[in-house]
Amino acid sequence: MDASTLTPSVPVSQDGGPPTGATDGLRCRHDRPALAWPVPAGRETVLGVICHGGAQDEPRAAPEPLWPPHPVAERWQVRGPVRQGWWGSVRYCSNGAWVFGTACADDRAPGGMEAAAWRAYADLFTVLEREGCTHLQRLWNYLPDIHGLDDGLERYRRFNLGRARAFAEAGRGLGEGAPAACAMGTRTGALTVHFLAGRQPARTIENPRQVSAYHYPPRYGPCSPTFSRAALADLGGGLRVLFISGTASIVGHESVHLGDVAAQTAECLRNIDAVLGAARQHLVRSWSLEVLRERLECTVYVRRPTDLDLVRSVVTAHLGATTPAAQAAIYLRADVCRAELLVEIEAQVALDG
Ligand code: 3EB
Repeated sequence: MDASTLTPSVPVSQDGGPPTGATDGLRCRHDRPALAWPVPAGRETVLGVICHGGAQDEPRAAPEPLWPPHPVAERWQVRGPVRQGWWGSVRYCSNGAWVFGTACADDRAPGGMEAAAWRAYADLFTVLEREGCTHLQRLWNYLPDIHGLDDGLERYRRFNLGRARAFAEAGRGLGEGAPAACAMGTRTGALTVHFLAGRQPARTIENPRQVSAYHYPPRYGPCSPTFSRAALADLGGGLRVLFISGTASIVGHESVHLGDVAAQTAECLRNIDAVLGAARQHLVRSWSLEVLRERLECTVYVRRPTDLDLVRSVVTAHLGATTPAAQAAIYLRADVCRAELLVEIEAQVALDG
């Protein structure tokens, strides 16, 4: 992807103030034909892009595509003019109602990953305050060399320390209400954090089968991760989306099925079912679990490329081979943040009600 990706397709307003008429909806257009979103005419301005796989703007970090064997882009679109901005490590685009941005911070500079995580989050919180879009809806964290050590501590644990400090300094809670997120390890690039924020809080949802990550015991590191298992966001214009965070083979707080990638995959899917079950009570219409599963847009992160076929067969069998969800699932190579975990699945579901 080149620098033009975030360039809006209509002229940007020059005054710096929020454009009017911009509050009627955010939509996702992605290259997954089986589950393409209805994107009404007029909502064609690209606010931001996540390219799953493929060349990125240097020095961004991104997982690599395994299946389909080419990059898949996800474009967040709005109606009307947008403004681009830069603040420290963050490049972003805003229409006054929604902000999509990407923080990219040098994790090899003095202070390492911990300082980079603090920098990325401190900058993005500043952007959100300035834009008046203070409510994070979803985060995607990509960390190069996630299991490496910085000053004797695993870099993912350093990341958690820096992230938590930025949340605390911004007066943001570290527990209940934390945004939905994934945190994946990449082979190259610098710490990259994509974020989507708006004017209304998303409703956060936890998984009854798992200890909330912000309550993990200290054996997983000196500072618990800051994310919720899922968040339900109102995109406006009658559409909501359930963002399901990175879901791994964890029951309670323990990793289960060590060394067994097929069983780990099945456990991830049971956890996603449990999150869908917990989310159902917050939906306006009474969606059945079956319908919600058929509409899942899954991104499956696989640690070892040689596991792809096995992971895919388990996911496809669970979702049902002929379902839109099975056809829309994409598979990327990335490291899951606990070294013993071989697979992780994130998902979103669009809901007209
Ligand atoms: C887990 O359940 C797996 O640090 O933001 C998943 C999603 C995980 C997000 C994060 C970590 C994060 O603990 C790891």
